[in-house]
Amino acid sequence: MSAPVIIIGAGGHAKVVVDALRRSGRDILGLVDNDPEKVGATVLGVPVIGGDDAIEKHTPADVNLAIGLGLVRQRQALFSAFKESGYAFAKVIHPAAVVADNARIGEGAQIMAGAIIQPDAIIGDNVIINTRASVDHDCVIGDHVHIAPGATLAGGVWIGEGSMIGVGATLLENVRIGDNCIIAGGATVIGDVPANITVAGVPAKPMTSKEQDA
Ligand code: JB2
Repeated sequence: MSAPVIIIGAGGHAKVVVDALRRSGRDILGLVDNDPEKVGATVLGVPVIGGDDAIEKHTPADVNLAIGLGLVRQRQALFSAFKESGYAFAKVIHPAAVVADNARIGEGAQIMAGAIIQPDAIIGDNVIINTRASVDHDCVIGDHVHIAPGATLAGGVWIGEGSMIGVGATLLENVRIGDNCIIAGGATVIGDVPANITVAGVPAKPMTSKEQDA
């Protein structure tokens, strides 16, 4: 039997993780949150049992973890730190997601309600494919990427580690997005995007630093 899960964070994304885990039949031991005011509260009936230090009361053999936070940088840091301490991360696959049999899904990846993952797609560790996003055949999604609700990736899209694809963005077939990029919500990406760049618009273009600060 699978170990019960502790969810890190007790805000908006955590709710979605609680619901998906519960519907897929996983036991949830509790949530942890850095905000002391949240300790003792509940999220969809699941108790907030403490801060991150409450995790270490349970050995890595006794629990799995799930990250209940949306921000890529925070997710990356938490995943690396707890992996180093020996903890394993649960895959979260909502029963209303459609995942091709031969798609590869990494450790701690979260595939939310209505998401579609087509054949030969590879989803890295600690990735979120959020509500109703679609990832078509032969896409490769790097570790820690967050694909926000309603984003559409055509076949053969490649996304580097730590990138964020905004709500409703569209990526045409075979485009390559480098590591640590941000594709703004609603953007349509028609060509490759080098690493560490933010793009927005239709067709998507790099944002100037002034636009990014606005
Ligand atoms: O390092 C941490 C930590 N950092 C923030 N450890 C733990 N255990 N908890 C942490 N938190 C807590 O996560 C904060 O105190 C807060 O209670 C919670 C974050 O909640 P929030 O709703 O602000 O963000 P979110 O990441 O759950 O949701 C964002 O991302 C989702 C994908 C929002 O933008 C949502 O709208 C979005 N759907």
